[in-house]
Amino acid sequence: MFSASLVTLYLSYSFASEMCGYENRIVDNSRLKGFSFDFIKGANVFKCAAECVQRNFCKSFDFDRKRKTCYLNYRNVSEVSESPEYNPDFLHSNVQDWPKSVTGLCKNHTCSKHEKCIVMVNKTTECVPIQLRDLKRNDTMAFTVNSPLSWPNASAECQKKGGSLMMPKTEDINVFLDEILTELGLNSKKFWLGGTDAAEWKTWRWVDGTEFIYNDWATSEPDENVIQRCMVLNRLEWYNSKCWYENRKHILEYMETSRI
Ligand SMILES: [Ca+2]
Repeated sequence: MFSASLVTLYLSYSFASEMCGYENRIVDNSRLKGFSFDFIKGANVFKCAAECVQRNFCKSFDFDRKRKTCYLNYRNVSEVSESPEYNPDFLHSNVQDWPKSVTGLCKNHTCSKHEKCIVMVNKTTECVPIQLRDLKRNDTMAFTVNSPLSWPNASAECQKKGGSLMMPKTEDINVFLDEILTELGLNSKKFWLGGTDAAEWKTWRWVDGTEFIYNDWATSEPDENVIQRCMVLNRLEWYNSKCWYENRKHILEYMETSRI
């Protein structure tokens, strides 16, 4: 992985000379906040563009010049109602404005929607699947899909890894979850999430003990079934469910800084 990034970095720099006039592809002092699905540290604007072009569901990116970090977005300005915010540290760019050649050796590749092209050490290219664990929300929140377990075991497993079952507490994060699962083709799957009314029947709490404020329960859910005490995401809607189904994957949420 380390060598592959070096190759990409080298290619990004070598293409810089061919990319003069890139200024018309960027909007200076601007950031489209709230739609990033990944970030890359130690980047430059060409690296950002290349990383975005390589991922089919990347629509735009923001580059933080001060911190040399780029944020890849799953939406562009024309697809959202929010306007980019003024931020003197950032520049914003739409992926459609960049030629595929910015990706260097990946320029002739046609990866499928859920894949990205990577350059191997021997300079061959490959399409690899993008997975939930490759995605990060803002600076720190990261996710991964783990192997099937019952809800209590899944919750304990997440704690052991320094995180928790995912808690989509706000509309913002819930929409993000729905959209990335859709982009990854996982929208018809079931995943345990970090909500339960095990402590007090019909009082739903997140695993950190906070009560639900926002919710996205499916119609007629949670039903008042006394044996359905655990929360599952099913086709992007929330259901209460029996906790001991073993054959269900779950989504771990953790802060990137606490990753182990
Ligand atoms: Ca139910």
